Amino acid sequence: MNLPDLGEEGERPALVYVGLGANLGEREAALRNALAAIGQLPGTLVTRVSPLYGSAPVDAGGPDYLNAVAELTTALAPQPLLQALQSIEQAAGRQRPYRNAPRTLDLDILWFGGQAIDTPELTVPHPRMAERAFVLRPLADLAPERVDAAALQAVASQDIHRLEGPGWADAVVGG
Ligand code: A4P
Ligand code: MG
Repeated sequence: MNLPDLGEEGERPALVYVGLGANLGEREAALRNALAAIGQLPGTLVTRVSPLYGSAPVDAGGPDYLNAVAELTTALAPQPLLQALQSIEQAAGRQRPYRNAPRTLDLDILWFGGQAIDTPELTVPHPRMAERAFVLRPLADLAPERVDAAALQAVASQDIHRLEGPGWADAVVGG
C-alpha cells in the first residue's frame, strides 16, 4: 500500500468517525482486519469502536450486513484518509460491479473533525447517513450528542440488531 501524505505539519489530529460494513465473505474478520489496518496508518489511532450490528441491506440486495462505527484521531487530511481507506477495501477483495453491490468491505468517512467537504470524490458529513439505522445506531452508541433523536426515531423501523458489545474488537484496537 502507498503510504498517504500527512496533513499540514503542526496540524492538530482530527476526530473522525468511519462507518464499516461487509455482507460477503468472512464479514467479522474483514471488519477486525480493517480496524487493525486503520490503526497502522500514519498518525492515526483507533480510539473507540461501537458494538457490532447485523442489518438487512438498505437500498441494496444480497446477504445481511455486519456494521459498526469506529472513532479515530488522525493527522491525515481527508483526501489521503479516503485513499488509504480505499486501499484497505481493495486489500479485502472489494469489487465494484455496480452501485450498492454486495461487498467484502465498505469504509465510509461519516464525519471529519466537523468539516463540511463537498468534492467529486468526497462528501462529508456522509450524505446518506441520516437515513440509515446501520450508521446512526452505532454512531449514537459512541457519540450520542452527535445523533439527532428525531433522526434515530425516523429509522426505528429498519431491521437492525446488536450482535456483540463494544469489546468485539478489543483484540485489534488494544481495548
Ligand atoms: N465518496 C464520497 N463521499 C464519501 C465518504 N464520505 N466516504 C465517494 C467514503 N467515500 C465517499 O463509494 C463510491 C464513491 O463514493 C467513492 O469512490 C468515494 O470517492 P464506493 O464505496 O465505491 O461505492 P458504494 O459503496 O456502492 O457507494 P456508497 O456511496 O459508499 O454507498 P453507500 O451509500 O455507503 O451504501 N445496507 C446495510 N444494512 N449496511 C450497509 O453497510 N451499505 C450500502 C452502501 C447500502 N446498503 C447497506 C449498506
Ligand atoms: Mg462506500
